[in-house]
Amino acid sequence: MGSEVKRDDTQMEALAAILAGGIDAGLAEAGWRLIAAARRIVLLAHEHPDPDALGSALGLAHALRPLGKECVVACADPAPENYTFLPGRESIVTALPDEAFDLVIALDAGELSRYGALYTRHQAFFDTATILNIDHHITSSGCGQVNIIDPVSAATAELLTLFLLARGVAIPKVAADCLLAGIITDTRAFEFDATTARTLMAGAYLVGQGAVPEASIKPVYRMKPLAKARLWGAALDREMRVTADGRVVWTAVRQAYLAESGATADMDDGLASYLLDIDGVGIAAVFKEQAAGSATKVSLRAAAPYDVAAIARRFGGGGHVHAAGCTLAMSVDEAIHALTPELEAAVRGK
Ligand SMILES: [Mn+2]
Repeated sequence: MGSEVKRDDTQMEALAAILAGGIDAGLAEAGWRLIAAARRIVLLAHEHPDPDALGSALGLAHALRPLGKECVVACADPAPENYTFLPGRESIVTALPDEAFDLVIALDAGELSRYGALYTRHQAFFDTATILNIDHHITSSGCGQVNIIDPVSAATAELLTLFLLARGVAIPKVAADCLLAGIITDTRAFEFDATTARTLMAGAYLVGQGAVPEASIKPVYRMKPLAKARLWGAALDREMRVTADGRVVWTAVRQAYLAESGATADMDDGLASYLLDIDGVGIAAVFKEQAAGSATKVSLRAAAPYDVAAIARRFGGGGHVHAAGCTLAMSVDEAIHALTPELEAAVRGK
């Protein structure tokens, strides 16, 4: 405990002043005018929520309740069970109790359709409601009377930190817990290049308010069920192959391995990235036998300068330059035979 840094209020105030200056003052003011006029607010997280969507909605609710606002946090889908690091997640509703809200705050998506069944079940209400939209996606068109959309923010939770501090609103620990989880998971713990000095300053401020980075990093990025470790062990031990002087690596996940390890079908998630992190590897692939055995799903990962999207497209799939996939109507062994020469050619061509 001797190495603990004491919280310095002067430093926190200086940090708050810098962060408060990071948001468009006119837009923030317009947003706060809507909140000031509202008594009962519904805060929306988009469907299939991630911790940024839920953490933003819960974090803002935690900060607005002390101002006398009645807040309901709603999401079309329930919070995943491992999001135990979000205080208040048990209060999230998947259906609106009524429509007696005088403000909707839509978070982490800029189109009402992204709020899923919540929107479609209450379309008439949302189409006439007063909406404040706060988001960081560059593709967002804005679905509110006031749209605070800042693509420089690595997370909606980062933008909300600026928004609250611009108004001098206190961020209690429960709010800081939620907002820090949003920033951490949208940046993979400050790793993605969307991370700016300001992102880290927002993180620093929230940690100063009592939030703990490990609280979300450990469950989201490190903890795994034993069955998943067994599945990866089987796939790596029995199927991993390395070619092209160590630049191409692949493995296979067969139905038999799922059965013997007790794993569920999603537990190969992350395996292709794990292979790509082997020293010297440029392209990694995971061939996953589908339930029927007649099809194989392929996950491809590439490090610069390689492009797996182009390869996936040739096999009827698609994706991004560094993360792509396709499904082939053939057995695992046939799929390996068909695709791996393409992967080897791709690394030899550069
Ligand atoms: Mn986000």
